[in-house]
Amino acid sequence: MGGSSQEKVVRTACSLHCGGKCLLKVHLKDGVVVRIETDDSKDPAFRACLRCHAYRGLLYHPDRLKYPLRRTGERGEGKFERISWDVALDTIASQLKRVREEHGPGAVLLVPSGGNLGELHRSTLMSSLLNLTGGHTATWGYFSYEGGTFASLASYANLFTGSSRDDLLNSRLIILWGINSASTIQQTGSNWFLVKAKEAGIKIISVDPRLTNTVATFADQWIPIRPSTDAAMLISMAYVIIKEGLEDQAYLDRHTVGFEQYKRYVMGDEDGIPKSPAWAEPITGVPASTIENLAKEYATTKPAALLDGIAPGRTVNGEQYHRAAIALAAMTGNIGVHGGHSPGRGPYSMSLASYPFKLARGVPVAPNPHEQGAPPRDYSLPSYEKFMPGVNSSARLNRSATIDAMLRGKAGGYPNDYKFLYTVCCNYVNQMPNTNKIVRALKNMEFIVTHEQFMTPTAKFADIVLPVCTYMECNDIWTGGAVPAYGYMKKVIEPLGESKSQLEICAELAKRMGVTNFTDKTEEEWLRQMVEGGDGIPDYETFRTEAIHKVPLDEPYVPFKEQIEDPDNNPFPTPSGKIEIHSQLLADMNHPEIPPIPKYIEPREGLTDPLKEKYPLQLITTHFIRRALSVFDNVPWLKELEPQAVTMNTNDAQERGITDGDMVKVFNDRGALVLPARVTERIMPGVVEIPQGAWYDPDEDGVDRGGNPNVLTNDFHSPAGTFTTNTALVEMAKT
Ligand SMILES: Nc1nc2c(c(=O)[nH]1)N[C@H]1C(S)=C(S)[C@@H](COP(=O)(O)OP(=O)(O)OC[C@H]3O[C@@H](n4cnc5c(=O)[nH]c(N)nc54)[C@H](O)[C@@H]3O)O[C@H]1N2
Ligand SMILES: Nc1nc2c(c(=O)[nH]1)N[C@H]1C(S)=C(S)[C@@H](COP(=O)(O)OP(=O)(O)OC[C@H]3O[C@@H](n4cnc5c(=O)[nH]c(N)nc54)[C@H](O)[C@@H]3O)O[C@H]1N2
Ligand SMILES: [Mo]
Repeated sequence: MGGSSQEKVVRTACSLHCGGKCLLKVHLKDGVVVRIETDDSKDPAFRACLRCHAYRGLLYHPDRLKYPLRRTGERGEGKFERISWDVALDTIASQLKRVREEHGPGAVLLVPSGGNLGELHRSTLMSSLLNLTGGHTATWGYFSYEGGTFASLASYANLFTGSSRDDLLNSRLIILWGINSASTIQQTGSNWFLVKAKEAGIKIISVDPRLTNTVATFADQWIPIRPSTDAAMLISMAYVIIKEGLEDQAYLDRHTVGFEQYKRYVMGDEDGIPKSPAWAEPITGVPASTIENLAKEYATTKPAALLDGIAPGRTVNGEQYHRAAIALAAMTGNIGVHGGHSPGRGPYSMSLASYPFKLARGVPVAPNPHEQGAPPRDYSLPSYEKFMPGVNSSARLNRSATIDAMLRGKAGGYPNDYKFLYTVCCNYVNQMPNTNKIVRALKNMEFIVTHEQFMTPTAKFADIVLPVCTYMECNDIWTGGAVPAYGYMKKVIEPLGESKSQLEICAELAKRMGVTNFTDKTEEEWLRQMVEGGDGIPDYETFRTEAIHKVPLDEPYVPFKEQIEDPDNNPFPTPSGKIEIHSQLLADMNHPEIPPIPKYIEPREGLTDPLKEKYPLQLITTHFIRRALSVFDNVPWLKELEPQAVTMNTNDAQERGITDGDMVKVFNDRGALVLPARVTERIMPGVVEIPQGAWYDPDEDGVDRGGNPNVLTNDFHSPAGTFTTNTALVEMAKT
């Protein structure tokens, strides 16, 4: 350390959308960030990830947007001119007014996302502003885990299903089902507990098409499975358990409804097909004996944590996988008990949302006048409304349906024609499925606005781009962690150039639009009010300085513990008051793809789709160690870490004359991209993998050279709403 008087260290915390929450010690010299160190507090610490260590490469990137920009070239071309904030804000205000007057408020479509997960500067600010100025078309459907969300609500009428990770040490068996936490962060500190579990001799099994870094680091056994077939394997595990009489009948009687109906389906009494391991083997590619052994082991090793990762749920009919996992955990009495696990939404990922954090509300979200009086959408569950008011409105669009809706509008059966697209905290063009269709849809739009830090593939399509500052240039708060904690994201430097925080941008825009009640507090006043109006954090000033408050807990946090320990006084909020293996609400929907009990439904673009003749490989698109979604893709230090590539099995490569490092074309009817091949035994034959988040960069023929697999993925969503970015058929060839 230099010892110069200008050097100082600021503690802050990061809340980018990478599934983690880092605590940082930022070294400043003469007001410039010169070094970023990790948290060094007692374990479980909030150690900085490699992306945060490299954050200077993003913060001071020469391409940072520092001024408002107006498009001068074609959409997507990337030609812009600098304009003043006044001109930018006035233009947006007048375009919003014009579009609402000409086409109604529904023509304004807002697609928000998670680019900033701070409690204050998040995308809900924009929803609120658009509501206060006349309303807009909002969206429903989580990218990450809509399948798990639907399954949780159908089964428990509750969304929040994850135990704090210290509870893993109470398990006797841990099954990581489609989880790669060594690379894809699933809350900071989770891997530390997996290390502890391994040291304690707790057996860890991984079910994943790939031999991931997580398998290599933690697993005692790797079970490769074909993507999109997980429900079949889980259902056949139920078969083994029933056949062997290993189900916990007392638990089922006391805490669940519908096991008898499920049993009839599983044993084949309903349709003449016993869902035995022999039935599941040709579907899943997992040997029947492996399924049988895993089923017996799971049913007889108690307690056991079946952690159903969310990636297998991002498949066609992904809800069935989560529903089948819930049924299995219920059959073995593993829900609501220490060392068990309640499968469902985001059980092992994202913020530790199951813990009831106690922050007071920040900027309130105003109700949406455009949704008033609209009937509920089809196939929604009433319990959604409890967690996300308004989400069941038929005026909303499923997020992946926004693409088709922008293209076809009312003529395509959507409630509106869409003319104005506003995206915040979202790299829409890059992160939504079926890029080439998106490009067609956006060329149709009259006006597009985004708030950005870089000229992303989405910003290139916008008419106005407003420069938003990074989390290091404003103050905010997060909740999360492997064990629950609050983080204070303290401002480290002044916003670069003319960039502004999300709150400032929305407040300025509100003024232009004549709205006086958007916010009555400064950033600092809001944050203080969120802390002091809640009762989770003892002292605001200490919290601000330390940047962390770890919640002291007497024991690991386990959702549904009260419901299981004292069901008479704590019914589940489901219609039956119990865990619903069979749901009457689903039965009443009367849709073959939303069965009342978990079922395996052969997916479109699955193994029995005739399209498989033309496109024989199953594509999965994973989250990448060196990015947070698409963020950090342009940081050279991180690029050096691991190249963007398509991973394929040696057999598939040989069949196509491909060797490791060759440039290859991956294609289907939706699009094509060119990138290097990585040939390995670490992925099962028939499956290829491309990490999502690489920046779309088409050549003159429309072939993506940036390595973005969304040119291949499908914008189809299952009727219950699940994104399907892990179900797509492709073919490959050497270029
Ligand atoms: N470093 C990093 N961490 C992240 C993120 C990031 O961008 N970078 N993103 C965060 C976000 S927003 C989210 S939503 C989460 C996502 O978290 P996940 O969805 O869990 O992450 P993925 O890496 O897509 O997938 C996890 C594993 O599932 C496997 N898999 C894929 N399809 C299937 C299938 O059909 N069946 C089975 N059994 N396995 C399958 C993949 O091979 C992979 O090893 O991660 C968060 N963490
Ligand atoms: N093929 C495929 N596609 C996927 C997935 C997949 O597994 N496979 N995963 C899906 C998942 S789980 C997710 S969560 C989505 C994520 O989709 P997005 O949320 O669209 O992805 P990000 O790359 O995080 O985009 C966030 C953008 O916000 C900007 N940003 C950062 N901070 C701020 C801020 O403070 N304010 C504002 N206004 N902007 C900011 C960033 O520069 C970035 O461009 O992607 C989905 N897309
Ligand atoms: Mo996500």
